[in-house]
Amino acid sequence: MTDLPTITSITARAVNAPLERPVRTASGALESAPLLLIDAGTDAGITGRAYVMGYTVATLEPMRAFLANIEAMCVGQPIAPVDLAAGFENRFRLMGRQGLVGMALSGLDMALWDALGQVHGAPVVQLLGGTAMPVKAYDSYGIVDMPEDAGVLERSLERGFTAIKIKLGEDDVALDVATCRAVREVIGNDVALMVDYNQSQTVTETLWRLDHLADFDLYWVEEPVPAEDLNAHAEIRAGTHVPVQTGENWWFVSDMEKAVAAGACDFAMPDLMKIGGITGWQKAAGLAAAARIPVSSHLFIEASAHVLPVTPTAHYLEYLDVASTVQESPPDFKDGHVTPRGPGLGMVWDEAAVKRYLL
Ligand code: SMN
Ligand code: MG
Repeated sequence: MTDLPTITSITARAVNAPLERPVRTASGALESAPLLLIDAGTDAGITGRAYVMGYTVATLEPMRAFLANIEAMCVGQPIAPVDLAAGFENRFRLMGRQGLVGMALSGLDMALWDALGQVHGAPVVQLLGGTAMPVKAYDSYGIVDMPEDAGVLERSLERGFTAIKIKLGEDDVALDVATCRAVREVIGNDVALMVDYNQSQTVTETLWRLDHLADFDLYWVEEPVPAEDLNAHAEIRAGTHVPVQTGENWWFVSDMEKAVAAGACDFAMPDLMKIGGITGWQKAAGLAAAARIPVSSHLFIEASAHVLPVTPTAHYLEYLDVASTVQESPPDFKDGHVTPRGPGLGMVWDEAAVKRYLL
């Protein structure tokens, strides 16, 4: 038996939220933020809230409908996200939880942890045994146009970021070199510079491009080749001194295990909506600690700020804001750090904004 409140409803709303600036990548662009806002109602009168980012509006209705179809599996159950996640793992064993199912389940997990935090009047980081400490962040851009974007990079420095990520690979290596040179001229040599190829290269092309970028002291090269090609990631690691970063496309900790076993990366960056939410993240954090791999987050600023303080090999929080336009307040950011806010995950929908962007 448990004295935990029980779930009374699972609902979700699809919105197409604006972005401050599009996220252009070598593998396509994000012009807006297609979000599914998930609400978990409980008999304690509180509602757990979380969101997932669907990359395209085409994914939102299928995930909303899936959550509506599994609502009956949740109603009446105590707010015990770990138990529910284990139940769903068994329930969807035959089908597999990759893709939209995994994203919806991960978002539901985050909403349930939010609800649990609200029940206890505590931030999720505290439920996990940590404290709401400031978390070091890097400012994350898409492909930048230089010199036009010099001003926004300067703004990042003024806000206290000491690390900046840009995306490369849109055109030939000459553009990559010119962009990195121009960015270095703006940010100087003391700010960490990460680059993200968003799966657009081959092993040979990556190593060739990294040779041309040797003067820019790259802090990491992210997803240079297709995410699922672990051997290619490992080959790149063997051929460069630039640390290889990947993980945003790992489906649950089982995918991370395969990547670690293949020696695919120096750094890891699980995505909360693909790794299994807060519950899945804790498994990933434990695996990273055992493998001594630094762990950064991917998107989901709000929830990432709650899990990184209890991640033994915590590295960076990715600051790429896709959801504050539908919330009452943006993440608690100061001097290049994000502080987790509670209770729960600390998100409250701005209902007028949700109505404005509702699909
Ligand atoms: C990314 C983020 C959001 C949309 C597209 C691509 C990117 C990242 O891979 O790591 O920020
Ligand atoms: Mg990336």
